[in-house]
Amino acid sequence: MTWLTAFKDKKIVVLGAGMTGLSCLRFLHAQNLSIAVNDSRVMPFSSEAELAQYQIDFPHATFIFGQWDQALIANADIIVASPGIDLDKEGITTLINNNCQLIGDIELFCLVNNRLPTPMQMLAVTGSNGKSTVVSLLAHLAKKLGVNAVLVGNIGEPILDLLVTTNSAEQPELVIVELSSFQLETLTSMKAIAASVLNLSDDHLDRHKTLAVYQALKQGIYPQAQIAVISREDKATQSLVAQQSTISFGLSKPESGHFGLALISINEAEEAKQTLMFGEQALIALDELPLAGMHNALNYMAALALGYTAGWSLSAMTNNLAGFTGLAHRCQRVSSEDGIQWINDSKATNVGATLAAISGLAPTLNQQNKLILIAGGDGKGADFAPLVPVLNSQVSQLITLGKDGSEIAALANTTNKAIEVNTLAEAIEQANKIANRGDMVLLSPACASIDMFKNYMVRGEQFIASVTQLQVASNVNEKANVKKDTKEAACR
Ligand code: UMA
Ligand code: ADP
Repeated sequence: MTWLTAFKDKKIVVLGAGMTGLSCLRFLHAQNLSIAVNDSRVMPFSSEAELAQYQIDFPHATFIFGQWDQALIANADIIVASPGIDLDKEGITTLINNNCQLIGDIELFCLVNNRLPTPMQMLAVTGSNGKSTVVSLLAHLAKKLGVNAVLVGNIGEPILDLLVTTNSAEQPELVIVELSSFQLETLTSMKAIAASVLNLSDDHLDRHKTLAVYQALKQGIYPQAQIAVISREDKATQSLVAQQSTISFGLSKPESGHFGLALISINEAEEAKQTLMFGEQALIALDELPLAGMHNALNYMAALALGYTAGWSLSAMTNNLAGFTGLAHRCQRVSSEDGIQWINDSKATNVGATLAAISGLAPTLNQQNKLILIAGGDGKGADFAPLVPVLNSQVSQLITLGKDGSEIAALANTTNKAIEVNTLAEAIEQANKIANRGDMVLLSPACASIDMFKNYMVRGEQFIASVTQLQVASNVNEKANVKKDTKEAACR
């Protein structure tokens, strides 16, 4: 890779030894470049033995753990920073010299990819919620349509591994990349076919401080794409690039060339149904698709719009939408025999996601049934006030836990006081006492999980495990009662 020869005599520092840092290490090592990997944790690897193995496998790398190496950072020519590191808060920004190039792994990928004889094409997705759903749906459609695409980025697949594991003959046609606001902080060189900010609501404000800064970071994706795919009812998702070609999606009837919804009937005998539309063209009725709720209708449209920009056939995409059944921990029903609907939405790590879950699920309940919400965790500096209207109108009982649980509990109205608990198991126990057949218990925390769990997946798995345990316990009790009844009957 000739362009990287410019890196040859540079002092390259990789900050962070997690998924991103290690992918940088693998890539830069494959280019025969010497680097230093600095992580503030004493042992970011699982053991000393793992570190020793890395030292053998990557002899040109130096590992400095336990604190930020101020001199190393101050003297660096190139710094590749992992997205999870808050450079300001960690005091790193002020150490970096004026001539140093500060980049992230996605930027490094783009700098290299842009200079390949045939650069890999890219579709990029960001937003506060729905990113993983939309990129996974796109990847599903690509597979069904026979497009050689890969899914990378914030979803959990470091992008640089693409340059290590594939040679030019195996190179994918298309890279579908999920981008977080953290990754957008260090990205300026992407040249995507299209990019989308799906939506915007409070998130990561502990790092970005204001919604305006967070929004600007998200909108920074658009100058790096030919086409902007925007949500026309959410101004914050619009492109600020003058005269950029734009395709919009939204819940209203669309104009020609845009995606939207309309209430139409396919024939006179059928009642009118909410239908996905491309201009005047009816695509598919929402009730034929597995992902429920208006937020998922928007996700479907975003994926169709992005696929359309890549030249995919609309009818082929539409025919394959129903084959995608969604991702774990996003409004997923837990199997149960008690007639209660237990819903795991552990991935709702911000207020916007919880609002979407409640407004999507509440209308599916009968009027006499209750919606019991379990929420709380680390709110990351968000304002929970937007939850108030749905807490008052659609939630029958609120159960809170975690670092910011009390703040959410304080929003519940006085006639319907929140129950505050210390553990998720306790929350489920309380919910079980209140819930009857037909009711719904929704874990949709509006918060990150890190104050109590390793990640949102562990939180969701614990929810599933506790609910499953309840079913087992109630089966045992039922059996015990049957036995007791039979014994009593026999004694009479
Ligand atoms: N570290 C320090 N000091 C710090 C913070 C981190 O030394 O103050 C070190 C840690 O010890 C660890 C490394 O940095 O060794 C971790 O780096 P990282 O936090 O950037 O995490 P990675 O493992 O590199 O994973 C990152 C993304 N993580 C974050 O942005 C927090 C992953 O997104 C992403 O999947 C991965 O790169 C591949 O691209 C996760 C995430 O939570 C899923 N994203 C946030 C979200 O979706 O809300 C933005
Ligand atoms: P992300 O990758 O942006 O975190 P996910 O697809 O993983 O998004 O979904 C995260 C949470 O947001 C889940 O609780 C999900 O139900 C909810 N969600 C999904 N799509 C949307 C949307 N378009 N608007 C609001 N919330 C959404």
